[in-house]
Amino acid sequence: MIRGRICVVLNTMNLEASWCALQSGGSVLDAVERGCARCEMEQCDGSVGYGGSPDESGETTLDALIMNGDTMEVGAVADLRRIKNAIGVARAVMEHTEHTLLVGESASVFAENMGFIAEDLTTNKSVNIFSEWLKGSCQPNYRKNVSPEPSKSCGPYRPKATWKQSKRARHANIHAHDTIGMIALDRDGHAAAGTSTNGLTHKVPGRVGDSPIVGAGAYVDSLAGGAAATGDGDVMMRFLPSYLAVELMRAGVDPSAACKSAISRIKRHYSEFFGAIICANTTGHYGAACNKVPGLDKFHFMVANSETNAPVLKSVDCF
Ligand code: SD4
Repeated sequence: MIRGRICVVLNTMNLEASWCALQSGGSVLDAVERGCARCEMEQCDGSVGYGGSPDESGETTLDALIMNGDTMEVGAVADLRRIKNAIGVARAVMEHTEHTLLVGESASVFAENMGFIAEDLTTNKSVNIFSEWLKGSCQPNYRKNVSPEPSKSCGPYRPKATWKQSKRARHANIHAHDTIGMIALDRDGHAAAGTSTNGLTHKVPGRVGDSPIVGAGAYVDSLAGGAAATGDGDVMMRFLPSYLAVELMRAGVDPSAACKSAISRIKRHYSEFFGAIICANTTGHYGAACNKVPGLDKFHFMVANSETNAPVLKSVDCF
């Protein structure tokens, strides 16, 4: 196997931008940033970039992360408003601050100060999704143990006096989840990873998913490998699946088995969670795994490496 020089992507987006960046001598960070930025502009599957996943108030907000596997520096933004290029802002956090994660309104002000353009992220499509949801009594939503009954009515909601443990509702919809997550390795052993998403449709305003959380949405160490995850972030972030997979690869576990272990760990507690993960190690081997639930039997992802010399669609059977 040829060492390194590989780009692995969580969804089936066009990998050309990242592969070209690597081919033309760009850094692995450039490859990750360009790949994610392309997806943000093309609004990949509606779940990345502007105009997708309106929250309970109809607004689209973005989460993104970028990690340098050589230095372990991370830049991330969460609940970012009015700025389309979330991965660019994440990189600015990494390169122009000593911080790791900026959130909400303040992250947007930071972005504007760094020269990013503030614009409305709403589109006709997101307005329609939002108004249909309002017409349908705000169903589905992510509230529990509140009144009025959230499975029947819109808010405002108040906490219910009597609290009862409830099984997590299945919001999982394969079409509502498709974060862009990327791992890039070059032949000199540099590695980077990143994510970008607009989160979950009808999320509670202020909700932050797994994508901008280091070790959850993505993780990379040039001495071990990289991983990136997609799916029900509220559940997945509780297990730091990307961190777990990278640590397993560091211990010598091959990427497919490392990905599977990370999914199994979550399955033990949430057998019906919706999610998938991609893994690549320093030798350029890669793998993926996904939890088998109704509607998700197979998971598709893209790989470009020195053998394929172009982006190729791959898939794994979920288990
Ligand atoms: C999140 N993991 O915010 C993301 C969702 C996702 O495409 O994968 N969206 O929970």
